[in-house]
Amino acid sequence: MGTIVLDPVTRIEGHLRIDTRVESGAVTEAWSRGEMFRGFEVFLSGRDPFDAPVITQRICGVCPVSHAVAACRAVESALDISVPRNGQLLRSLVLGANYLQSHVLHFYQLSALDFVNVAALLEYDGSDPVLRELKAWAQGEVSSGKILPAAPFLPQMTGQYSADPKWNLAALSHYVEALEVRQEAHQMAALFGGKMPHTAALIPGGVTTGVEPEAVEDCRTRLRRVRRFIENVYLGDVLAAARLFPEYGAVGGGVRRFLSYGVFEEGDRDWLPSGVVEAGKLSPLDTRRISEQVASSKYAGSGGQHPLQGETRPEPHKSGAYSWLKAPRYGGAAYEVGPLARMVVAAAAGHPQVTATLNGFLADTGLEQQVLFSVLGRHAARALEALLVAQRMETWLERLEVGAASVGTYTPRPGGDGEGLTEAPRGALGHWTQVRDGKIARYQAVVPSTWNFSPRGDRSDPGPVETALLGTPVDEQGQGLEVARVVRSFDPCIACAVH
Ligand code: NFE
Ligand code: MG
Repeated sequence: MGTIVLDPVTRIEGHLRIDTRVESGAVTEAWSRGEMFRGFEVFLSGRDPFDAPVITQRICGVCPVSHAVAACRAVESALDISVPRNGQLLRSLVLGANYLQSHVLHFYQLSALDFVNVAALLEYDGSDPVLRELKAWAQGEVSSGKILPAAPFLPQMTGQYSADPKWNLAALSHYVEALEVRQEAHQMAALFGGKMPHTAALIPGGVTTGVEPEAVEDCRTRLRRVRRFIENVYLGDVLAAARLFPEYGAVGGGVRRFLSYGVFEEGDRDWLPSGVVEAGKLSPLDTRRISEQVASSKYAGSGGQHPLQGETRPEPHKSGAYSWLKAPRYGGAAYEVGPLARMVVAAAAGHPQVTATLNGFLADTGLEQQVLFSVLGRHAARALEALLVAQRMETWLERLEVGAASVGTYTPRPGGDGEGLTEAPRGALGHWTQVRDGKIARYQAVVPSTWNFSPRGDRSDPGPVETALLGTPVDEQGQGLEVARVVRSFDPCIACAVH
């Protein structure tokens, strides 16, 4: 019996530590620890509710748009503010662009190097300028700085990497191309968000930039380029990883309970639906069933609390607590959130585009549906979702109405209780607030990575990643590459998770 500890988990945002117990070459127990405290919920109290979208965006530089949307919706629901159609579509476009950069970032910059053999660069003697510069970078030499600043790619963790030299080099070249694609996606978001990463234009009531025909055309052009990359490069690289590492189609399954709040405003309803799937069965989402438990979390309190009544009282030395994440539960149980959860919920709800895309993918690859509940399934769901969102953004651009208002006029009431639900790239995101006399009396954010990286709950039940790690085959003499692959498939952001 041994242990494998990853501390810190690298190539993620924020400070995450994973502890595992290993027996006979497989993980038998796991603990996920968020290693920082931030306090956004504490310092929001007493502020003007209209500050919430500005402040909560600073929770994260990767998914700030989602926090802006959740905060706007929480304030709109508390103060009875509605959003015109153009405002909804602009939000969906800014959020969609943010999904695209985030999914591309996650695969190329954060996860692909779990599979790609970077040492392949050291053998490279061809003339491709990008690969030559990467080789210099991998060797730790000062590069020209044209493509990337000098920084080492190596050493990688010990373990089995791709033995396909052609794919290794192609994926590394795509790593660089992905940086440009992300820039393009950020620029799309900035066209309507005013600036990125933290948008200035999303406010309760709508989006202040309005609809200029030039911006619509500019967005369309950039979207075409990003979409081409997803179709011609990203999907192919995910499939190549699946071909080279088929065993990860049976590793990292997890709790197999999936939750989505629904996302992408399109008028009367969200484009991707809300819902909860357990044992393949879809039920409607009932947010009264959400609670945050703290038995294993470094916060005072006991028993699960609904986020509207939730509190954030740090207790760093609490006995039995091992994480700064709370433990969100739905009906008392841990749920996985994220692109895979959104695809599972949408497919169970009979969503036409999602069902067609998922079925097409399974038919083209000959893969069983079962394979989706795995490390590879999460990567595939993210790539397919990127394609679906890029396609749908064209529809939102078409539906924008030049000259129509994108922010309503309103007189907010002085107080009320608000629930702001959306989906961030990494999964279900909810902000809850109580506004009293024009000030925030309470604020709670329950974030995707808080769901996925949750510690044990009040019944000592493990969180989704703690469950997904169970049974993962590992090299006991190694450094935990296999553990890292499972962990990164969830796209952790601990800066968000601890907020
Ligand atoms: Ni910091 Fe975030 C997303 C949110 S986190 S990245 O996507 O909300 O889980
Ligand atoms: Mg919280």
